Amino acid sequence: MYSVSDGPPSLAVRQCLKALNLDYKLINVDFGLGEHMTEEYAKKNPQKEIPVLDDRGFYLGESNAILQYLADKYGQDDKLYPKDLQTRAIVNHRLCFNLSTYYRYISEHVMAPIFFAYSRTPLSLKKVYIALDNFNTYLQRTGTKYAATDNITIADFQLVTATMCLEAINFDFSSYKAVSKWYDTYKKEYPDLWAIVEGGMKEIAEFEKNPPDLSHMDHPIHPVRKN
Ligand SMILES: N[C@@H](CCC(=O)N[C@@H](CS)C(=O)NCC(=O)O)C(=O)O
Repeated sequence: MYSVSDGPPSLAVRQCLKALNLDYKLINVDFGLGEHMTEEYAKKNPQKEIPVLDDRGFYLGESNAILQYLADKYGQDDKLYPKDLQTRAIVNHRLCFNLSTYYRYISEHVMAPIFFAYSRTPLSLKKVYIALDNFNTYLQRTGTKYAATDNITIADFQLVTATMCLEAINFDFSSYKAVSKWYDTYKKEYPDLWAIVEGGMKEIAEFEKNPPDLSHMDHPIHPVRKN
């Protein structure tokens, strides 16, 4: 599994591998060195993004697809990724919500300005509040302990890592009561999984204080900060 140590999608997949008790080789990709931007890496993932799963020569990018594949293939039961159609649809919905809205908005506000020449703006902040409000509403509506059911599912792995980005910059989301409660419950009930997330959080918190120098990078999309 190709992973970047502070990358939320990578941390989501690592939690899943741990929850499934799988033995695997972790290959750390150095984002700062642009190890994911080489033609060699593009053979594994043409999108040149991290993470990538290599399951004995079966290469898969997009962390949601990786989580779904791992849980289906290696789950002892269907708790992490339920087979019941409506429950599974809710899990799939939360994964899509995370990709399209929740992590997207959090990442635009928290992560992009740490690594590249972007700013936190009233609009990026407003989007984070919208994302939190949406998730809070979903948790209230299902009334479940976790994002989709009373057990953790692969959706929680994504939503927890996204939420961790807020904690990394001391963003106060305590007024979103259902989100706060869910997040605290996860930390308490799954300390081994949280430890994986926390490792990434510490790195992000450090970068928030001392932003990394990526001025050497020739990035195809993001504006590089010139120091
Ligand atoms: N939708 C992808 C996003 C993966 C992603 O964007 N990963 C970041 C690292 S956290 C990346 O590789 N970015 C490439 C770049 O910015 O050059 C997923 O969920 O796997």
